[in-house]
Amino acid sequence: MSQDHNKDQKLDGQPDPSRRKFLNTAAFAGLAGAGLSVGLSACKQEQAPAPAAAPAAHPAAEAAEVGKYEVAPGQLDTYYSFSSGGHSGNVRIYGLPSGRELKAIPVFNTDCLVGWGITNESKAILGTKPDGSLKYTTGDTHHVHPSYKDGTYDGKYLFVNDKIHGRIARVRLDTMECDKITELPNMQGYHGTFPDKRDPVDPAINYTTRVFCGAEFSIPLPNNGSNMDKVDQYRSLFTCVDSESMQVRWQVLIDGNCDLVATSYDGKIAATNQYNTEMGVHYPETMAAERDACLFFNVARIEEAVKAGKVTYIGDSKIPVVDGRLASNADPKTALTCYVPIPKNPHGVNISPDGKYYACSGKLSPTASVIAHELVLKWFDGDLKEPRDAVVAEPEIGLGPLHTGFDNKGNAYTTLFLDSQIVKWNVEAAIKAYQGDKNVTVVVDRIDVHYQPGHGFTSMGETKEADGKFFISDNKFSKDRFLPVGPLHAETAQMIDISGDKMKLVADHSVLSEPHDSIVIRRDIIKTRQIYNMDEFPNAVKDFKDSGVFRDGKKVTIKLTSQAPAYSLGEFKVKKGDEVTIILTNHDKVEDLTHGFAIPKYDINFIVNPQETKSVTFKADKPGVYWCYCTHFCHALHLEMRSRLMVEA
Ligand code: K7E
Ligand code: CUA
Ligand code: CA
Repeated sequence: MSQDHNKDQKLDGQPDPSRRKFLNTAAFAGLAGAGLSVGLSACKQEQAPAPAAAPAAHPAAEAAEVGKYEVAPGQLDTYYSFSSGGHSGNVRIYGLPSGRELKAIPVFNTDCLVGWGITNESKAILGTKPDGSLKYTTGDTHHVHPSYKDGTYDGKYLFVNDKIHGRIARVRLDTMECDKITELPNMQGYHGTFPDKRDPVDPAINYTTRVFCGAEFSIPLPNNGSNMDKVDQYRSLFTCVDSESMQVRWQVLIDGNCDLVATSYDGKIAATNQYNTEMGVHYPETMAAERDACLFFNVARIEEAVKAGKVTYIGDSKIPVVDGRLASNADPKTALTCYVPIPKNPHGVNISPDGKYYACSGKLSPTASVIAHELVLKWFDGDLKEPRDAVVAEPEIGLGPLHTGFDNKGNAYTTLFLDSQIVKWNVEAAIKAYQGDKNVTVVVDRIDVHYQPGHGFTSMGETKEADGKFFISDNKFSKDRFLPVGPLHAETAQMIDISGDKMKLVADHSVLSEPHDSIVIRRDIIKTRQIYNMDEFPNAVKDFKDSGVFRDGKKVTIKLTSQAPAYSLGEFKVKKGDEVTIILTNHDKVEDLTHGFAIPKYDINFIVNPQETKSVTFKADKPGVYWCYCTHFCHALHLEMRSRLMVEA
């Protein structure tokens, strides 16, 4: 990757299209240097992008075209995009096609705008140490996936992983706030996650009740320092969480590792790609095998095994663990798991909207493998000889294929990290080519993206309502696409119109570092609330007259209300050494009328939305006067909205 922004610019300041070449070379050099070139040499395709979109030859014409996708002032977008925030630990929402930023939802991070990690209510969700401080303050969100009903989104929940500490969080889609976080036992590198779409047994349950979570890193089990050198015994677990209670239901001990997760539309199968079937601990070892796997879990059989008590427990965890290792699942008729060999270090597994195929890309192989869902089920019935026979196509599509999105016309769109392209290929054509038909065109289009795409996803593409309108390419490097802002660059979420035969790049949306995956949802599916209901908060200060200072020994509770532009108490007194809890209920009922509450030198700031209650607890250890003030602009007299905390020495 070029470190020098200006090097790749022509004198007129416009990017030189030939930089693409440089980029590819650099990417290869980097890989070769890392000893990675082996797997790539298998690519028979020429490296130059064949029919890639030409650089803007008619800027004026293109500009008019691009204007088509603008959303006029006062108009609303047609889609929500929910995006993971990577190691910022949050989830973001932006509108499409405009790319307008709408909200950052704090999840695993702390956030002083809303007071996430500061208020007692958010601390209870995040989890605390015995001293009341947060257990973790970091998080790494990669995958956001909403709950389903009838094969499409029901607008209820969004689930998101924390790769660093192995936690799953749930965001309510009516308030767009995180309401639960669960730490998963005995796992590290919780990467892929996906809710199920229906129950494998009960046809009445046509909605999400489980969320599956894959552990990418193998660890000693239990991981207590007693067995760190026995590398051959490191294992990873696949975990099932109940989507309502957010309690862990069961885990599966596996060989190899998990990475991304996908679920079938009939609820029968959960899948995860495996790049480290070698179970190597150093990265050259993870590339030793020519084939890794896509691993399929038979959900109904796993739950039968759990019910029958065919389980073990790891360390002091109370979660039942079933055995999904290769050797224990050799008989298809009783197997809980099926390991389908896939070329070299695959990354990503996605199911087509018709529910028929999984696409699993070989990151170090120029191929995408197509696995038929029906044939996986057939293997579990004992009617398919080898797991590998479930592969029905393996087209060569380009270098560094990662993630695949789908339209509603049988086409797949795969991100090519090394080629910096999106490749559009036809699934049925790929199947015919695999069967020996030489007359089909598998790869139908390519388009350059800028640069190095990770995830790519289509509008509604992970539902049976895939609409084939837009593809978003979340690129890992933006380099020269935006004004430079120092060494840390913005990322690009490039919007591509996929409604025609040719893909058209129609917008560069900048995004703050660093989204991995996103979901594009039609706006009619999302039904948000405008204000809270005061009764939802057991500690609400329901009447102004209930305001005051309430002492119980050294513990002092301050009950406050807010209504623009005033708090119910102009001042309140406590003593040095008191443990002070402030409870604030916002009595404003007007939509959008949020107040803030900051206390200087006590490091407190949070907001209360209309009819919401929040509380904070702190030690009054500094005598003096502290002006508590409203931080959220609410009224012409917003600056006057203050109260005095007086701490007596
Ligand atoms: Cu490819 Cu974590 Cu989904 Cu990043 S993962 S891109
Ligand atoms: Cu209340 Cu600003
Ligand atoms: Ca491997």
